[in-house]
Amino acid sequence: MAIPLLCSTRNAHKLGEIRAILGPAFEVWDLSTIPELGEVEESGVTFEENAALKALAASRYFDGWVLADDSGLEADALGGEPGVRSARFAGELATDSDNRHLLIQRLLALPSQRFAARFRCTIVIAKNQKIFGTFHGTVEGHLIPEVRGGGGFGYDPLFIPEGHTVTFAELPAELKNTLSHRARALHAFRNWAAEAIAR
Ligand code: ITT
Repeated sequence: MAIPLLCSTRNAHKLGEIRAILGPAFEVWDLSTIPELGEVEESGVTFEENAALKALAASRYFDGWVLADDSGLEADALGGEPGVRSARFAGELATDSDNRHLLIQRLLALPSQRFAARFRCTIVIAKNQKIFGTFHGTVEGHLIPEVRGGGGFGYDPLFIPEGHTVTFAELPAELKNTLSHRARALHAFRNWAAEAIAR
């Protein structure tokens, strides 16, 4: 029987990827089922702290397993920026397009031609307002200072994963979902869940 899991995110793209990666073993609910949960302030300074804040906040309203994903992009040439501020890089109300535009500007101002970068994802699992597990996933690659491809979301059109020649936004979604930071963190979660939840 599928395991009910509340996904504490307001990002529909993220939710879609989580559903696709976890498959039918999990019945993934979203925050539309919990209108009383307001915006969670992501005041942490690490992905782990922010994922924990989101997981614990939703766990107050849901009597079951809760999953929160905090993720972002780190560019070496920018000292790890945008990092935990990936969603708000160009400001509190920034769109994905605003964030990409600012990142392209920042990269074009640098002398280097190749920009090593990685996506990181941290998944925190909570139940009854306690944290039961934290799982990490990373994908290395490099950034290009132009938008390429129409798939994915966020910084995908700027990021070429290691071993590939096209961006995440040019790869089929199924392929991104086998090698992404999110896929890797969720794989670790699934291994843990097979022992800890599904017994
Ligand atoms: P929730 O907090 O509601 O889950 P969010 O979009 O604010 O949604 P984060 O705080 O984790 O999520 O910020 C992650 C940002 O990093 C996201 O807005 C994207 O810009 C970027 N990002 C994360 N994963 C990505 C991916 O797989 N592809 C492209 N960009 C990604």
